[in-house]
Amino acid sequence: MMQLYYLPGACSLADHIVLEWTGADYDVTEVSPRILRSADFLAMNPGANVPLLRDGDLLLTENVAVLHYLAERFPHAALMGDTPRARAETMRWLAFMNSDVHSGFKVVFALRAGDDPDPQAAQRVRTAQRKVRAYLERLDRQLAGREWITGTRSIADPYLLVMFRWAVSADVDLDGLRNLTAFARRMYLDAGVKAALLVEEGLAL
Ligand SMILES: N[C@@H](CCC(=O)N[C@@H](CS)C(=O)NCC(=O)O)C(=O)O
Repeated sequence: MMQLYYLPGACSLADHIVLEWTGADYDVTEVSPRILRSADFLAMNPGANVPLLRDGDLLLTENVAVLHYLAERFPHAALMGDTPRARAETMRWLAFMNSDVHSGFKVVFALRAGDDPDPQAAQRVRTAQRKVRAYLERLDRQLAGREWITGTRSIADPYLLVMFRWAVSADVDLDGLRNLTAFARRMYLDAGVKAALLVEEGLAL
């Protein structure tokens, strides 16, 4: 059976939600930062991170690759787009979130983890938060008049929910981002999202 290794609330939540959406038989294994650095885990994923998907003898890493693989493996779920153009849109938003937005958050989280009393450090946090806010504004504009980021449900949507959740926990200003907030509200009502969150965080929403 397919196995997803995850850290609660991390970007692997996107894959967890997609697995729910596919209706596939799968199992999840929670890991911790300590387990990520264990010899057993490093033998499977030298990158020491999640998501890690095991499917038979395949050990797949890199979120975009895992999400894309799941969409291809379960085509009936229609999570990639049905034309070259629709698939390109899915990849466009996935790439933007993975390379720009996700990395922007890493800077915010790393600066905040330092707990540096230097007033310049607080300024650097605010600058990093503003950069993420600018990315989220772009996502908010794209969502105008759309229920899903590409127009139809895809593997990019769960990644977007993860970005929204990180924005909340990183104190990024979400004021006025109505389309994004409404998107998150809709996602929280989704059965697959609820099921994945229940397992990862014991949250009954
Ligand atoms: N390039 C990787 C990055 C994955 C990544 O950033 N994973 C984070 C969680 S979102 C992680 O496992 N961090 C390890 C840690 O927190 O110790 C991908 O896109 O899959």
